[in-house]
Amino acid sequence: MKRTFAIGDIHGGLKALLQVLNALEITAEDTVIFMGDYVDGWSESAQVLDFLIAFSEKINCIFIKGNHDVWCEEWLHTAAANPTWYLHGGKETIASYDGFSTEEKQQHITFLKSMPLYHLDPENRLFLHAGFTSMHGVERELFKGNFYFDRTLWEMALAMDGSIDKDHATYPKRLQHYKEIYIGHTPTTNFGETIPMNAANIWNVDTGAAFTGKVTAMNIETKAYFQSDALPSLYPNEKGRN
Ligand SMILES: [Mn+2]
Repeated sequence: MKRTFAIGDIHGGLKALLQVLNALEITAEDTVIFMGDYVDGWSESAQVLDFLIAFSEKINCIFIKGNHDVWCEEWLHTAAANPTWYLHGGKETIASYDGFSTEEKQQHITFLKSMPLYHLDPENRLFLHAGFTSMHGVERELFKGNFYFDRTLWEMALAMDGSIDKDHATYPKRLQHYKEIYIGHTPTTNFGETIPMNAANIWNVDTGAAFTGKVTAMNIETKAYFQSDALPSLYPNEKGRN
């Protein structure tokens, strides 16, 4: 049986990622779509990237690029740390690269560079880190940074509150293009939830791993989900991005 999983933000929490992958009992038949933000937060950012590079040699993976991955790539490439990034996990990510060789860093740059900003599967399901704004769909997005920074897609879906049918004239055009949309980026813990959230046809699988939450993997056919322990319990001597 072929399964496809969407895995939400990881933010340097390698222990949490391993818990989730072990629970899934992944086989070579499965596909794993990672929603981005591999780095920044807990102490194992470089190690998460190392693990994912090795994992993708055995398992079908798609790695969407998140805003934190963009910042990390910039730093690896230029050695200049964006000040905003430094305060939002960059400092911990830089520390995680202690002892890494130039060649190892170059391999991470290549990996990060290869990441798409969105993925559309054959069943018209869209996967992206944050959102988009064009009513014509992702191909017509003017500012590519929206794919990893936008929060208005999710905000709009939450505000609809299930009140409009998909064929209604006022149903947002942005949502009509896709069967389902999977996102990360905006933690569900911001809304008091520790599990994935669904609004309109969007599934948000960022369950706050950077902060007090967990890493989540969702089976996109069945919507069954698997979660790690809460990250602060896995890294008791750290603060994450709090
Ligand atoms: Mn994130």
